[in-house]
Amino acid sequence: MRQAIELNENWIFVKHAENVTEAATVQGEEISLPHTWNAVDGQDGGNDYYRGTCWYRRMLESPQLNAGQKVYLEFDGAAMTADVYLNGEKLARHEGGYSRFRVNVTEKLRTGTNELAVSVDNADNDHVYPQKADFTFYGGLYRMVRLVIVPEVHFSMDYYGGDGIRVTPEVTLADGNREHAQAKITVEIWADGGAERVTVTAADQTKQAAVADGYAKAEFELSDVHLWDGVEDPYLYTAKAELASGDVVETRFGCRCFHVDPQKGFFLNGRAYPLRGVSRHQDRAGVGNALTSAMHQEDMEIIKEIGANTLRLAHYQHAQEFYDLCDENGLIVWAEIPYITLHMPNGRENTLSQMQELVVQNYNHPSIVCWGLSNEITASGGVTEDLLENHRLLNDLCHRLDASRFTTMADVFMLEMDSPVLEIPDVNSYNLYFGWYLGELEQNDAFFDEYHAKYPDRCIGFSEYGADANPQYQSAEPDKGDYTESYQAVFHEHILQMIEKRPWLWATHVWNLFDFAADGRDEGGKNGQNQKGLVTMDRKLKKDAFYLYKAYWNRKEPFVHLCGRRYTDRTEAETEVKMYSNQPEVTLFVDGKKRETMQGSHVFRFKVPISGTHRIEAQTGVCRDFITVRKAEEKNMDYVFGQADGVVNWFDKDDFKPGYFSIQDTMGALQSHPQAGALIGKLTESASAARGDVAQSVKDNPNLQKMMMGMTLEGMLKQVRDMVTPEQVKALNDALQQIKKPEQTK
Ligand code: GCB
Repeated sequence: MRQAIELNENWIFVKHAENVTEAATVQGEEISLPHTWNAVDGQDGGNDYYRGTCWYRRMLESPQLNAGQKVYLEFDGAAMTADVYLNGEKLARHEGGYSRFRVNVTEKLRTGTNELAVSVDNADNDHVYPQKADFTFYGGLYRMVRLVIVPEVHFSMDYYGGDGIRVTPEVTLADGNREHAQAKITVEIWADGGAERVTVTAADQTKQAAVADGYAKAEFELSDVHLWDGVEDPYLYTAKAELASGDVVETRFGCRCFHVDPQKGFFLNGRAYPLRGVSRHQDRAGVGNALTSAMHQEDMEIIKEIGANTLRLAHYQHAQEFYDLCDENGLIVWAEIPYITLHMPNGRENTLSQMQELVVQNYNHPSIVCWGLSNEITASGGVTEDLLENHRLLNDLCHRLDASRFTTMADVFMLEMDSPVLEIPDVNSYNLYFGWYLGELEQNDAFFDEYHAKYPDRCIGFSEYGADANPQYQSAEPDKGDYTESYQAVFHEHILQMIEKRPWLWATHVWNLFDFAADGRDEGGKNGQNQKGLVTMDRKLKKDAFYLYKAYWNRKEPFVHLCGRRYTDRTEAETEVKMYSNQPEVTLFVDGKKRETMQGSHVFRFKVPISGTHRIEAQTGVCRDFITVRKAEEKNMDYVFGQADGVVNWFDKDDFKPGYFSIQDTMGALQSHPQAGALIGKLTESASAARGDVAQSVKDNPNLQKMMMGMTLEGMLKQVRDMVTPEQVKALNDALQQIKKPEQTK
């Protein structure tokens, strides 16, 4: 029998100590786990959160041990590096803030009371990932710690934090039909201490196997297997292994098969199963990354409500508990390591060890289908030979450790499509932010169409897209960069349509389901946060775009949602009332009177004249929703971000004469016309001079150049709004309006 003793209480946290002796004596703060020291300062902006070495200490009573028993300390996560001391002696070091690790303390435990101390460090260095990324690097013992006592002969405890049991299901579908499937289940075990035999039970069948050199394998045939079939039927089996010593390990597994087709996308158990979902960062408001089970559970409930069938668990290994929830709820998961933004010449070993831990610790989860090698890794230093080699090694490692899953990576938009790095993983994905940071929404469509046309035999996915939204900000004329809830909704409406037309995108993941802490950010009215979430960081407020996805994805729970519930004061005489619903028909009531019934799908738009205060009500079947709107004389400035440097509205609609050029044309169209090209040539020259390094990287990068050509001049000007005056923009538009566009050739 093995025994696990939770060590989550009675810790003393010491923020500053020079060494273990000092850490053992100075007064600290009594805390219990999970704990991070950045719960507050990691979320308030300014990038000044405490990054350094802190200490955790606690008394540890030596357990009563039988002969030969071994004792391990097990840490579920210590961010980012940890040194473990017992009675003043350093026993181990672990580098990587998101994976489980163990320390064998058997020989070092004294009878009676022992002093356990752990120094945990989240300061920067040159070799442990992540070092540069758009999220807060919380420090702390932010997951659970326990003491595990195993018999002398036991399942391996020393191999990359794994459990010593690995289950590989191989599913065969009869005539491609998932109603009649068979599975071969291979259960492998690793044991230490001289094990000779193991009893393995899988799906209620039991077998004995001989253990040779600490390794054994048992195979089982399941005819008419109950498949793990995604969100519809995530059926789980159990496998259990037992040694004569009484040591037992148990794991759940699921039987499923999957593949990716460059033309048809993802297949689960023989049928097309388009992966449409969201990304999740683990942290939340007030607690940082120190999450309780209830918090994980709440996140999963929100994921179920939105109706996603896939999750990208970014940008690092998440809690075991959360992968378990994914298994239980049928989510298809992309799992990854924090090899992100900046490739470090000294970091290769760390990428490999973090990947090895990720795969070994998570191999048995049926939810996981792929291993993510890196994220936007070429963003800071481009593609170097060392980076390529690092990716080849990671890719080979994943295949060696796991022949059943594919590898992928999330590419930054400016990575050229023909870069050799794209040839390394089995499938690729791009993070694109056209329509938010840069460019126009339609450029997302064009980008993927070009990729797909150029590489019809390669699988491509959409690993990130999103727009920041502070729910306080509202607009009747939403625009890129305004941080309104209204623009975020419009952004996602476009992207959802573009995705629907491209079933070959093997997976798409919204960035992000939840707002998350990025302490370096100071923007959008909530410093320290990335607000691309569909739900706020405290999980309390679902933004309108959340319900848009729910309308597309949730087929179980009929609902109707009225957008703009925080947009009460409206200056327009006739306002747009927008509903999201997963039902084919909705009805609008104004002040208790039925106004209009509309048929359609997902998004329903109505025009409603307003004069005073109105109760607007939406109905479908028995579902109802209502909001209040009020006719206002003046714009409510609480709805506008940063007033001065927020949205740039230079024009009225009638400043644009059809048939003539204007700033609303794309750079490509303008540049291809001699006169218009000359007019904007001057402007781009002076902008390049002022933004030298940006201009240089645009020149050097064909993808960036192409991206610029697809942007409207107006979009470009907004990007450099600190450098142009409204008068200059108006003058430029007036000049362009004098130039007739060439006739379209039919
Ligand atoms: C990205 C990164 C992600 C950022 C996101 C953003 O491409 O992969 O970590 O948070 O962009 O919001 O800028």
